[in-house]
Amino acid sequence: MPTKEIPQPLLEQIRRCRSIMAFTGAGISAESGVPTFRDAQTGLWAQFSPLDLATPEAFKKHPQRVWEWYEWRRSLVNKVSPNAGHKALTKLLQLFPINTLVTQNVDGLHQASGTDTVLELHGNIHRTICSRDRTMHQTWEPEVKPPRCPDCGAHLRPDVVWFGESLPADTFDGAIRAAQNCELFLSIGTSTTVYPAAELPHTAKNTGALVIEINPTPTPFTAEADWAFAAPAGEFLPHLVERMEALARS
Ligand code: BV8
Repeated sequence: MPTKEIPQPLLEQIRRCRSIMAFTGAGISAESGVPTFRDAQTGLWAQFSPLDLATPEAFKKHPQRVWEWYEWRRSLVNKVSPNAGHKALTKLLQLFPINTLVTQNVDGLHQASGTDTVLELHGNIHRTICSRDRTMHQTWEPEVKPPRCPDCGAHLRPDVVWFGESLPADTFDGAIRAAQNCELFLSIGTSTTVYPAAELPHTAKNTGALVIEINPTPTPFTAEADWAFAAPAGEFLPHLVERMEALARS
């Protein structure tokens, strides 16, 4: 049953863990002002579903529309900063000898809050690649939408994983291994509806981790979690770090 208070015995159980894996979704960036993925239909994009824009088919059919949607999201993300949830998570991970951060987000805010190694399952909106050979490009003709690759003339595209595209194999393998081996797994700000990423909390649970969900609203995974805290990440994570540090001092 989702709760808000962290019982002392749970805190002591968390403290005994030597390895942690955090699995985050769009909800951890919500308090920075980044619309969650399924709310990304705000403003001028209200008439489109992200599920219909974040696909290779949409890019093939409407390259300019998809490119401009990403330009709009990139401009949004460039204006925001990591929130208290990102910062607390960076501190929390450092309390454990073995720690892994896996995100579905493409906004780069975990890196901006000081977490060095982030497994980005769905890519990163700040990277742009050639749609033919996936080479990275830093500059392009701003008024051509989408711009053309200077080497081969194919469209440039955001370096994100669209629906129907495979996740980066090494990154996802690393995430699966971490989920299989961690003692503590936090599922933070994700609706656990996008696969294969949404397998990870189940994998952690099935291989014996203590699994905690942090999300203001129930998800398909809530009933399986050992603990579910119905709280925003920006409130819960700083509180958890505070309680952990107090326990370490006691
Ligand atoms: C693939 C990048 C196969 C783009 C994204 C089973 C197995 C495998 C695949 C499938 C399967 N079933 C279905 C599929 C197909 C599909 C899929 O999962 N569809 C869904 C819709 C059913 N999966 C795929 O297509 C994947 N590829 O499987 O390829 C393949 C195999 C062989 C060969 C070729 C192909 C690729 C999926 C990746 C899609 N790309 N993003 C972009 O961002 O533009 S996914 C997108 O959804 C984002 O990355 C987002 O992060 C992610 C998940 O969503 P959430 O992060 O959870 O965000 P959401 O808005 O849903 O929820 C936010 C949550 O936060 C809410 O619960 C809310 O309550 C909470 N919240 C709000 N405020 C706060 C908060 N929580 C805490 N604090 C707060 N303050």
